[in-house]
Amino acid sequence: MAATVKRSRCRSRPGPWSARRARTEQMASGSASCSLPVPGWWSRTAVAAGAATSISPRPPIGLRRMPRRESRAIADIGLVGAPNAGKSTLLAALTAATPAIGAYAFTTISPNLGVLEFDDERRAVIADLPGLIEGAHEGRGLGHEFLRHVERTRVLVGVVDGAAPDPVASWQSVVAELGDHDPALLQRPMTLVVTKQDLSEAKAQWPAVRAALKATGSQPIAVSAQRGTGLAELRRRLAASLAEAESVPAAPSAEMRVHRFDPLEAGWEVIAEGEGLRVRGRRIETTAARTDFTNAESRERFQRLLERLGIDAELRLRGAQEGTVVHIGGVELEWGDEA
Ligand SMILES: Nc1nc2c(ncn2[C@@H]2O[C@H](COP(=O)(O)OP(=O)(O)OP(=O)(O)O)[C@@H](O)[C@H]2O)c(=O)[nH]1
Ligand SMILES: [Mg+2]
Repeated sequence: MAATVKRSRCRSRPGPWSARRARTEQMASGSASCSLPVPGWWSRTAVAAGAATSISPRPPIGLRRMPRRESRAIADIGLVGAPNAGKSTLLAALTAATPAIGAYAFTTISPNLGVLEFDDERRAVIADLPGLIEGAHEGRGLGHEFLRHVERTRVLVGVVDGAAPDPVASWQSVVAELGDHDPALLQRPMTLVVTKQDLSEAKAQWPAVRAALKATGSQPIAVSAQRGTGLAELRRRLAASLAEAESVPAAPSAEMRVHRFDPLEAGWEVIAEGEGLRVRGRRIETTAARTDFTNAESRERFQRLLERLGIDAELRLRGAQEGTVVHIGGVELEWGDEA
C-alpha cells in the first residue's frame, strides 16, 4: 500500500538539486505521493512511470488545480546508450541501486533510479534508462517511450560498450536517435564513458575508440563498472555538469530562441485542445515548466500568476469546469470547482 509522505518531505530544501531529489527519492523507493492540502489546491501526483496516483483530501475552499501527470524531471542524470552497453551495471556501481543486469538487450524496460552522493554532500538522482536501438525515434523497440524518459533528465551520461564489435558506430547510432527525436537533447551536458575496460577486447580498442570520440568533441572516460575503475573521474565530471546545467535555462537551445518568431513571446492565448484547453505563451509555459507542483508555495505562486495575467478569468470564460484538463507547455493541470 502506498504510504503518504509527510508534508515536510515535499517541501523544497536548500541546495541546487535537493527539491527534485525529495520527489525522486520517493519514486525510487516506489512508495508514496506528496499530499499537500493547501487551500485552493488538491494534489494528485504521479509517483513513478506507470505507478498508481493518489488523491489527497479536497480543501474546503477555492479552486483546485494540480498536476495530473508529472511531466518534469525524473532524475538529474540519465544514463543513455545502446542495449546491453552496461548502463544498469554502471548505476549499480555508482549508487546503492540494485537494478536487474543481464547479458542481453532490453533487460531494463523502465528507468531504475539511484542516488549519487558527492564528496561535498550534494546528491543527485541518476536514472538508468532503457537502451536505444536504431529507429527508436520512430518508435522502434519502445523508442518513443524510452526517449521521453531521456527528455526528463537534465544531464546525460553516454554509456559506450567498449567491448562491442564497433563501439563508436554503436554510440553514433544512439546519438542519431537522440538528435532525430529532439536536437535539443544533444545540447545537454553529456559525459561519455567507454565501459567494460576490464575486458581485453575493450582495452585493445580503447586507443582507437578514444581518438574517434575525441574527434567528435568528446572527452571520453575509460571505466569498468565491474571493477570500479574510472568512476572517481566520472563523479567529478558529473558534479561539474550538474553545476553547468543549473546555470542553463531549461528552455530549448539559445539558437532556437534567438531566431524563432514567436507572436506569443510577451502574451498568451487559450485554445481548445481535445476535450480540454491549452494555454500558450512563452512566459507562462516557462514558469509552469519551472514550477515544482509538489511544493505548496510554488503552486500558490503559479496560481497568483495565472490570476494576475488574466489567464484564470479567460479559462473560466472558455468554459473550464470541474475536471477540465488545462495544458500549459508539458504540464497538465486539472480544473476544480469553486466551493
Ligand atoms: N566485464 C564487464 N561486463 C560488464 C560491465 N558492465 C556491464 N557488463 C555486462 O554487460 C552486460 C549488460 O549489462 P547491463 O548493465 O545489463 O546493460 P544495460 O545497458 O543496462 O542493458 P539494457 O538494460 O538491456 O539496455 C551484462 O552481462 C553485464 O554483466 C563491465 O564494466 N565489465
Ligand atoms: Mg539495463
